[in-house]
Amino acid sequence: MFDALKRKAGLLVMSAVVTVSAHAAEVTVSDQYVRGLLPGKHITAAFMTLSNSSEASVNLVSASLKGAKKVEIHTHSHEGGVMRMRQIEKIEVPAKGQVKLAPGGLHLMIFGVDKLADKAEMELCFSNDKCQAVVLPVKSL
Ligand SMILES: [Cu+2]
Repeated sequence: MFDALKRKAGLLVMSAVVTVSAHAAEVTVSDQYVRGLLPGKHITAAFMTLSNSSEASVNLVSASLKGAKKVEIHTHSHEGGVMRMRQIEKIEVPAKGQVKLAPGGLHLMIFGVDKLADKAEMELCFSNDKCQAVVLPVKSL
C-alpha cells in the first residue's frame, strides 16, 4: 500500500517535470549571426534558424539589439522583377517545425547601430509572451 503510494507520487512528480520542460523552451535559435557593418553604414541585418519543438505554432513578434535604435522584421518579395524588402508584423514558426532567416529572404533589419563588436546581444519576443536573449556572432562579408 505504502509502496504503491510512493510509486504514484513518483509518477506525479515525473509528469509535472515533463510538463514544465515542454513549456520552458518552445523556440530554439541556431545558426544565428549579424552581418558586420559596412564603413559609414548604420544599418545591418541578423539571420538565424528558429525551431519550434511544441505542438502549437509560435510567432516571432519583435526583436531588439543592444546598442541599436530599432529592429524590424523584414522579408523580400519580387515586385515587377525587382527584389524589394518590406516590413512584416511577425514570422510564424510552425508547430514541430522551423523557419530560416537568410539573405534574400526573411531577416531582422537593424537600424541605428554605430558599431558592432565581435558579438551582439539580441532579445527575441514571441506571441506566447516569452522573450529570450540570443548572442549572435558578427560576420563580416
Ligand atoms: Cu530589410
